Amino acid sequence: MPIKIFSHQADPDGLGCIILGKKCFDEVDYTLCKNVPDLDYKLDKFITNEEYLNYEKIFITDLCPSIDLLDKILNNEKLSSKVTVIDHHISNLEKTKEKDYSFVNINLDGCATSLFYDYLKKHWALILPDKTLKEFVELTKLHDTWKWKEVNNLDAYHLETLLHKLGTIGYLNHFVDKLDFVSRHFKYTDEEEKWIKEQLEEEQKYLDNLLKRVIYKKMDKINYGIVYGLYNYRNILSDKLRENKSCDVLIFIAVDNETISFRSISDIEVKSIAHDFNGGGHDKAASCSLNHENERKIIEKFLS
Ligand SMILES: [Mn+2]
Repeated sequence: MPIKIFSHQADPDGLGCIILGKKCFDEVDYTLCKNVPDLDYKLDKFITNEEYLNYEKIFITDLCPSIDLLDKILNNEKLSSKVTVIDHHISNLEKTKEKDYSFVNINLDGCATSLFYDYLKKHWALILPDKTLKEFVELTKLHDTWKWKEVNNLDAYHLETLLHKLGTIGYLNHFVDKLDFVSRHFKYTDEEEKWIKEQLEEEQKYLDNLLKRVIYKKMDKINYGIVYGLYNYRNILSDKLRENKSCDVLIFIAVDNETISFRSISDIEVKSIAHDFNGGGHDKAASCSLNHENERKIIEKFLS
């Protein structure tokens, strides 16, 4: 029977989990989700239509369903025996500690791809000790935990650059092919280096334009930068603002992904800001969905 993976879309960590799944199991179906409400919606349909009966195992990676959906899984024995949630977001750790959801694994030490890798190795013994795959997981972790900056590992940063260049499906297919179990060091090919260079040039142009469109507003001693932009630029812009120290918190409204991202530019914690909008995430990077109510609240608070 095939394996099903629900994962976080549009970042190397969420996609890394699907790539691992595809390297380990013969038959994998996957569903990409923008955020928790999107996951809840898709998962609810999957449960109601009894699609889970067609799968041997169901993984939910880099995201965790809401309590309503977790309870729905918990109360369905057939389903809960198949589900494993692998996540590393602190807000999900807080929300799941009330009850004993034995199928939920949240570990703050790592990223979803590295946790999924360890899980597969331990419980399924399916991952070969492959050097390239292991290094790919390490790079994904460096990228997702922002440690790549400390150690100046541009290979890790360029996973995201390649994702922007190739698009979600292109990235998945490319890395499933590249990680071919011919054990050698992970290294970008000349073609990949060319893609990275082209993408970085394009991103620089868009970024220059975006920087001019940021609106700054000071409230309660915190300087906010607010902008509408393409989702792929949320981290690129926050890196730039961090260099310039131009605000404390970035509020990035991405219409193309229907999300609002909150990024800490100085030392302000942003998870609680996302909480006010029914979102969540990490202390320095959090998000919520871009729905009518949240957009109205942002406009009233910061843009009027
Ligand atoms: Mn992640």
